[in-house]
Amino acid sequence: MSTGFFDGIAPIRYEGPDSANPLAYRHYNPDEVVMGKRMEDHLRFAVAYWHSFAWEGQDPFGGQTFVRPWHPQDDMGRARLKADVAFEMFDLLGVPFFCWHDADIRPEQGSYAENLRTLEEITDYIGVKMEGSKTGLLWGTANMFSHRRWMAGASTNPDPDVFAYAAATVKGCMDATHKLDGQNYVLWGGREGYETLLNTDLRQELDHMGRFLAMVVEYKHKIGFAGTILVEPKPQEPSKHQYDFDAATCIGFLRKYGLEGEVKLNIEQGHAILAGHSFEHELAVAAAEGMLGSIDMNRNDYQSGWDTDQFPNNVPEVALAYYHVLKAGGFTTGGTNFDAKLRRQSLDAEDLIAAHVGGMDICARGLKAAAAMLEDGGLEDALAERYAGWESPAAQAMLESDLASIQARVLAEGIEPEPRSGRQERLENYVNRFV
Ligand code: XUL
Ligand code: CO
Repeated sequence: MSTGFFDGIAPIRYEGPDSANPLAYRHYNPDEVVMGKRMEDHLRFAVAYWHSFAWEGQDPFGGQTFVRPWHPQDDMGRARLKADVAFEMFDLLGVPFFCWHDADIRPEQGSYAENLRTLEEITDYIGVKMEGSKTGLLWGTANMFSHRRWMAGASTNPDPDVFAYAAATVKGCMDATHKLDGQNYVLWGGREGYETLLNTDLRQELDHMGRFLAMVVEYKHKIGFAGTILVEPKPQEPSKHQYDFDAATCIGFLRKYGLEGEVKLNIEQGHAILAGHSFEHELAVAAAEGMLGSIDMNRNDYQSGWDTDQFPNNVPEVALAYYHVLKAGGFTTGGTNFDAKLRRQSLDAEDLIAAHVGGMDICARGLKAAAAMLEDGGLEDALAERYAGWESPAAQAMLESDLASIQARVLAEGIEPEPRSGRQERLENYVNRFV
């Protein structure tokens, strides 16, 4: 029986680019084949439970704006109602995946034991709902940043009891993710960082974080979880400085603790912007190391300087992001999670649907543009031409040589490099043909 929350809204269908229906897909056509693969299988969309169903509209200056039938979110009856509504939305949208934190799906009861019990109960309930739906779990994760116990970090907390609590929490969340056949398990370290170096032993905290992540990997193998372990870079907010600052920092961290073959990255647009990078920069860095796992699709406001988690609406930006995803071979266990929330004035059930419909259409347009660029090959040809000099035997031999021999060759051959145009505007014009 329907909850009635989305009454009056019909399942969203693909109607093509000329449709004026505000609640139809104009570009997202799940069965359309792009570069030999169905669009749905390329994009692997997921709804983020926290933004759509757990967040109540608060911002740093004001409280709740949304009034939902599952509020207050403090008992199991309303947690079940929230799950019912969530699956109604997944079905309306036809999304293949969703994602959760433990704290999004179960009420906060206080003790560890009680929270574990309700997590097991609600994930059993969700498991039954999944059997009657096409929507699977892209990833689960633990919220180790909202409750006051996490204020000084989870695995990086100076208090070993908090480390223990974090280990127990992640074990419970990995078990639940495994039970629901999750494709990945994510760790985002919101409080894994510091407020001030005056009270922080940075070296010890990083060692604890490295050991903690190794335990996660060990446990994954122990229970036979076939999904991917992902870490999610972000430079700050809520901590002043987060250890998983950006993709390059995470890669160095994973190498230091010997986890580079076991853990990949979940890259988020808004986090890239906060780190002073572009989304495609972060994706390219991860892909270059073979560590591009999944993406959190959203859009940050370029003026506000904080994590606004808006739905994407910029096709050229999204096209360049998917260009790097496709170039890296596309998603395997990963996907496109809308780590995006409504603006707090968007009160209606329909706003939730419209936001996802728009975001999915933008991504579909971006994917199609990215695929067209790759198939045309213009950017790859330009790259090959720019680096062609390195194909010569002399250039390759130089990499095996040494400074003195290279100096002798420069003198003997009278090498004086001739600068060549980088052709940036021409390449930007090229991209604009596709977006
Ligand atoms: C916070 C953020 C998280 C992670 C999961 O900025 O992106 O929602 O994606 O904990
Ligand atoms: Co995220």
